[in-house]
Amino acid sequence: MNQYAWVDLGDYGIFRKRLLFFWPRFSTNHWQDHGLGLMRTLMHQHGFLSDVLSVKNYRDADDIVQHLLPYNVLLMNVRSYNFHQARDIATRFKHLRPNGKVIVGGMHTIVSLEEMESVEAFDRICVGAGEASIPELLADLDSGPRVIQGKSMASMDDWPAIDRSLWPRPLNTRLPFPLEPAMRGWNPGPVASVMSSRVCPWRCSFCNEASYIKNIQRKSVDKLIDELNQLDRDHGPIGSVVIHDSMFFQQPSWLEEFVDKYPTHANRPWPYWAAARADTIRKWPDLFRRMVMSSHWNIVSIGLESGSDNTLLTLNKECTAADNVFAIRLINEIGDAQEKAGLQPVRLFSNIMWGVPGETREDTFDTIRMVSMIKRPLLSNSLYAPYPGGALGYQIAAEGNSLLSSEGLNRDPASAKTRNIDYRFVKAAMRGRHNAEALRDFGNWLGRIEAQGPLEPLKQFGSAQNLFVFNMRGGRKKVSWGTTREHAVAVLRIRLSERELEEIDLSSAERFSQNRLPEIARQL
Ligand code: B12
Ligand code: SF4
Repeated sequence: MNQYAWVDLGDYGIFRKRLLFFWPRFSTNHWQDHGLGLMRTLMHQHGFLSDVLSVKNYRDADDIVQHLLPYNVLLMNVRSYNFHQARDIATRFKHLRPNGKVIVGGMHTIVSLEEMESVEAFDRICVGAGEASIPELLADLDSGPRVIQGKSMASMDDWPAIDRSLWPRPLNTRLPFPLEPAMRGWNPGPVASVMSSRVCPWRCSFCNEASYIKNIQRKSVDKLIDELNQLDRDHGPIGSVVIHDSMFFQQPSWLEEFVDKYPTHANRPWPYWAAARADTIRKWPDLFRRMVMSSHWNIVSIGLESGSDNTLLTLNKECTAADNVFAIRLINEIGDAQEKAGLQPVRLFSNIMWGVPGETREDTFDTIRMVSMIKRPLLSNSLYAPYPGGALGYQIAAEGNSLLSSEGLNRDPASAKTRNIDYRFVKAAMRGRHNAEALRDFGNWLGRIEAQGPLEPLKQFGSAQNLFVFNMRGGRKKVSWGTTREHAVAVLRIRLSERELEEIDLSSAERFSQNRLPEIARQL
């Protein structure tokens, strides 16, 4: 046994053995954590040997904490959605073993450092990326400040390939460890999940990933393909691949190289799942078509979110409904051509968001209309959740309208998360109860959004929308986004009443860059 123990967070018990006659159903929650895998690989390379205990192999907190007691140091990757679990495990551990140490890092350290600091049981907190800091931190555990700024490497090519045997081994031997299980209806298993890029540069207001993750250079195409080939040799045969990048379809020169090499350099051009945006598809349609047709990209994931331009503005999606329709039609058309040629047609996996603040019934109907156009859908429907980290999430919480609490950021896609939403209507719409009513007006909707067109300037990503902060009468601040300050006010008008708008000094708009968002969030 080693003195360090990594605690893999997630859903209690889901890696445990099941009865033989019960065929297990796997979900994305069974997939492994690349952050933990990378950090453990680095620790082992630097001589800091560790064990790993996954909550997924234990019944509950009491169960896992009993097994953690022999260790001197616990390490955890804390994301916002598992903050409460990390706090619970750390507090119980320290209660029973006061001399033990708990070292934490992960996304939640950036989006809510105050909350992390409020947990007495966290002895050391590494803020942000930690791959270049972990050896230093462990070499000098007993001195130095409680909170340290983590450092990243310059490029993902500097990261070692994850030693996947260091991931937690599931008790359920039907899970294809160290590869991962296939999702029902997706590509065949076992799945190899990989990452080629770390951060999406866009600024959707429910995500704002680039505000709290440092962008580093993308992994080279050769290194990515080598990693897959090696996995196939060591642990395969691989059934299919999931490229976990938040935004895979960006940087055309990298994509061109990938589409040239993957079909011939990979041991087998495994079918894969990866993400794009409607506007990147609209900008590079030929490249997109080529990638789908010749690199086996057969599940394209796009966060279409909504068919309403107003909702897309509230979400700062920087895409219009017309962009979404463009992407849907192109994917339908490629799929039809593939089917005609006797090939398996490409499918569109899409996140659809319901119950977004400020949405009217008509906006919801627009989403139903848009979804009806997808010929081969794999839909992931969720109610909007005001998570910290995104500008809208911080803002909704500051306005007192979030129903999420740090006692457990509710991940159930179907439970209420925001005040002032007519969830009876929204849930009925999600279940298809309003389809007939919405689709009666399909033609008008299509004509209306096509007249609107793409969000310009499409040529230069990143300059369409700016982030603004306004002063409020009581001394607080409010954030919004738009092409100009007037536009940012118009975006606020979609979800706020005239009385609420009167609280804002509309002339005080100040532009700010996305990386200042966590700091500005404290003033909302
Ligand atoms: C792959 C992925 C998934 C996968 C797999 C997740 C898994 N099993 O771990 C799937 C698809 C299942 C998924 C689902 C979800 N995800 Co996700 N996911 C990602 C993604 C794209 C990559 C994560 C990753 O591996 N990154 C690479 C590693 C190396 O980074 P890392 O884990 O952060 O670790 C680094 C640092 O944080 C730090 N560090 C971490 N731990 C420690 C510990 C110590 C001691 C130290 C010193 C440092 C340190 O050092 C590491 C190296 O730099 C990220 C976005 C991103 N670009 O990171 C979103 C992300 C983590 N997901 C997110 C969310 C919200 C979700 C969902 C809740 C979405 C939903 N509504 O359902 C679900 C919840 C899943 C669950 N299991 O409960 C958010 C988290 C936001 C937050 N504030 O924490 C992110 C950031 C995306 C976003 N922009 O909103 N996700
Ligand atoms: S929602 Fe998707 S496109 Fe928007 S910032 Fe996040 S990862 Fe990027």
